[in-house]
Amino acid sequence: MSLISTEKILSGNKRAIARLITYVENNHPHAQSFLDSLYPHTGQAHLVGITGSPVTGKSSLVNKLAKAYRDQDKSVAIIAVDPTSPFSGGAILGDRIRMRELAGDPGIFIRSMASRGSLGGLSKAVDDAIKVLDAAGFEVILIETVGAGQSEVEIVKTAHTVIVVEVPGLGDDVQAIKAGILEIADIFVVNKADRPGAEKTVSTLRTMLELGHASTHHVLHHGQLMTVEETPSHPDEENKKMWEIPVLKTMALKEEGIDPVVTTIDRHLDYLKNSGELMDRNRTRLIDELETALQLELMDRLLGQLPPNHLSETITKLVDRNLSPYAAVQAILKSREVGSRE
Ligand SMILES: Nc1nc2c(ncn2[C@@H]2O[C@H](COP(=O)(O)OP(=O)(O)OP(=O)(O)O)[C@@H](O)[C@H]2O)c(=O)[nH]1
Ligand SMILES: [Mg+2]
Repeated sequence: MSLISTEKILSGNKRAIARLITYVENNHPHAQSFLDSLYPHTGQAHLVGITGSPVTGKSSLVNKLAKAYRDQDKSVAIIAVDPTSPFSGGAILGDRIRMRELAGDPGIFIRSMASRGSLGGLSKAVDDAIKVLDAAGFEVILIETVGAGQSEVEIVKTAHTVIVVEVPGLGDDVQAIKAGILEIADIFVVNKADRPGAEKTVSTLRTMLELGHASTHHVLHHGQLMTVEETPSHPDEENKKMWEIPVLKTMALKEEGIDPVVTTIDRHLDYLKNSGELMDRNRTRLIDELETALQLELMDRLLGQLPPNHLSETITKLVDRNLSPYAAVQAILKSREVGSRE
């Protein structure tokens, strides 16, 4: 019997899940038909993104969160996205959560994913892996990305709940918080609270939030290809309680402050459901996915149809300033139109 089947995935078979995610990463020709048949079973999991600067303790926090969920008997999957290098075995691999997985706990699954090509490709692979895990019945999916660049932010920002991890030492320097990261936070966690200055960082963040710097946090990116329809106003819009972004302190290593984070994540999900925002976010997420998939597919097809040296010759022309990028695009599209009419 084949290693992967829709039934195996739906029943949570880890070997099948792992194999399908590998297919997804490698763009295996069979991946898509599995994803298609799993799709109706998705949309159940709570997607929680954890991002922040390098070495802030994201993986440590993810581990402790996963452990807390397991203590509550909730199943949890972890995707650690490392866009630069293949996951080399940091905090996650050495941790008890990994031990637990190895010990055969069916309620936990851990996977790292690295970029093998374009970031668009990684983004799609992560989206697809999330679907596989969602269909497999994991109740919570924790997605860790390094918030070092815009592209990593792109990957988590469509999660239902986004946690931004900071560390003490922020001081008064508001600029220390990377632009783009503040806007996506639903929950701030100041980790390494055992270090000096934790209170100061918490109060700086609170002040920034009060000043309304993060008031746009729920305005998600809308792509260029499509505009999102205005969502119909909620009947009790007036009474709709806004989400106040909490700032929590943790010491992931000492496993302190973890339960309040779990409670807050749950509370955020309740908020999303009650306010109607969950539907909005899911919709935005799907529009994003559609755009990404469409872009990748069109690029693939287009590039696949160009004569072998066309792209490299075009690039030479660009470098020599004999052709502008825009004119190159027009020329490529034009040659295709002519070709298709023949
Ligand atoms: N003092 C202190 N150190 C911590 C705490 N949590 C994590 N660390 C340490 O911080 C370092 C980085 O932890 P990770 O969990 O790997 O951080 P990360 O943000 O996932 O790192 P990258 O994925 O490489 O960006 C490790 O040496 C941890 O032991 C904490 O609460 N206090
Ligand atoms: Mg990490």
